[in-house]
Amino acid sequence: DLHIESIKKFSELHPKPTELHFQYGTAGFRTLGSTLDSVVFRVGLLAGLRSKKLDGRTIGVMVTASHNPEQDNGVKLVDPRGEMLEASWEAYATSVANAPTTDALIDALQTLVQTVKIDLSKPAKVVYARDTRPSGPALISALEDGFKALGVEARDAGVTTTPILHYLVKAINTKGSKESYGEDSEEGYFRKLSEAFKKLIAGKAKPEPLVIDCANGVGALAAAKFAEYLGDTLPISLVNTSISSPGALNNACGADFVKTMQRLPSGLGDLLKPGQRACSLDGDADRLMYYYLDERGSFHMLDGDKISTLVATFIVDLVRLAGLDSEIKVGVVQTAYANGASTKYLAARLPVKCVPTGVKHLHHAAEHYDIGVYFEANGHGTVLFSQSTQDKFAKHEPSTPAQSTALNHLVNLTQLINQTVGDALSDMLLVEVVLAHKSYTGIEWNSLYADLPNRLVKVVVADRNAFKTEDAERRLVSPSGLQARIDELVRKYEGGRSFVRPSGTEDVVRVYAEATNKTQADELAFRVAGLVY
Ligand code: NG1
Ligand code: ZN
Repeated sequence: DLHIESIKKFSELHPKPTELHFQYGTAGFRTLGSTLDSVVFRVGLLAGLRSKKLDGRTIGVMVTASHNPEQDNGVKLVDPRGEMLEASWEAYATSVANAPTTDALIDALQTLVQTVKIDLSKPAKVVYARDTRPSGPALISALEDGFKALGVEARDAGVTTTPILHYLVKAINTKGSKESYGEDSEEGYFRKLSEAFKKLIAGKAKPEPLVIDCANGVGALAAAKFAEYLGDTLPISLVNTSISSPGALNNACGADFVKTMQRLPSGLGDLLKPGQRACSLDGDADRLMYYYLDERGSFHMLDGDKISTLVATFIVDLVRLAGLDSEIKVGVVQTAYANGASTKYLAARLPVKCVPTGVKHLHHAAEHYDIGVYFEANGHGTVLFSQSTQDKFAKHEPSTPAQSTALNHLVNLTQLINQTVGDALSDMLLVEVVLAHKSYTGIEWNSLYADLPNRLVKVVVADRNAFKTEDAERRLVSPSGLQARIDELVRKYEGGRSFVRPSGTEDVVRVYAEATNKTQADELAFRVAGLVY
């Protein structure tokens, strides 16, 4: 049964704040950490039920608010293959989180059990972790109360990155099978990735040190541990590692700051020589931004689109060199936020698809390719190798030493890349591999194409739900008439492109604009914002 008495007892300790409404969005539940106690408790119950529904396979729970300010927190569920929670459960999660009382909570849970036909006699297993936020420990206690209330067998993965938690979920669920994803521990993750990295860069010139901005978050812990496994194969220097200074997390640093402000994070100014590459992680180490300063001290950003281009073209070349280009097709997935110049560069070389914002959309679209590369412009992304592609790698008999080398590189890439989710540390090693193979500095990488100047602005509106989109969020269908007025404006700007969509994570509408020069991009963004307001 549902352990109703036990759920009731624990639920009384975690009452829902009456005035608040919670929504399981693209990033799970995310809001002020101090308001999330009841939500996280209930997510503990949901995780247990999700595991029972999936025959006792292990579900992941991550407590993080990623790049958001330190006082925020959030919680999301990870499905057994290390993927985001199946979309149909987002609505169940929302209704369970919003049940106003303990009795209403019991009703919502019973409705869920009946609707999706959960066999309550099945075991429930969960692995969970948190980032470094001050509100984390208390929220973890609430989560553990949820586990106790339902009798979940729970494993605490401690303080770790979001992508490592995703890795653990997949490793636990594939343990002992022929699809084993690796040892189910943080050490197993570091070992797997560092071994693949060492094979991939064997014989390449040793790079100059890479400076990593850890956003004063959990990435600092993971990167420091990783450095021990990487040894001198990749000299790194960590900055913004103050995980316990109040207010430091994501403050004037980290991948989101760099992408949004298009400038150097604090703490790096004196460290970088001209041309030396550096990168920023976000607060839970799933996003990555590269950049460098040129001789004149100007800042150059290498964002998710630049990473996507670099990686996709490298993989296409390897597939061809391995003699597999007639059998294996590489494709790229982007969102409307991808810089128009990146789309143009990629589309001249391989299939490119545009999907709505949100990792789950990119991930699912990438699964349709033999090898699918996906990155959001903000630096979140990964590469997926389909099972049949991996089988082809295993069976293919290379006919020349060059083919054999390329094939080995491809196999090692499948080990280096965290295929469950975007992973800043894994992506960073991937970028380093490509740069080493191509003998590129950041400057050569950046010169593959020139970004179109662009501007992103937020507009606070009375009701963002009034904004409905189509064509992968590139066009508005409502409010009626607005799209036609945007089109009219865009036509006045050389190389102009602009779109408007409601944010899925903040109560705002976002306006994006591009044009051939910066002043025009800014002006277009603000004029479109003026139409929205
Ligand atoms: P919203 O708030 O829906 O724009 C933001 C990011 C997404 C994605 C999600 C999840 C932008 C413009 N949007 O979504 O790319 O990362 O957060 O964290 O960067
Ligand atoms: Zn993140």
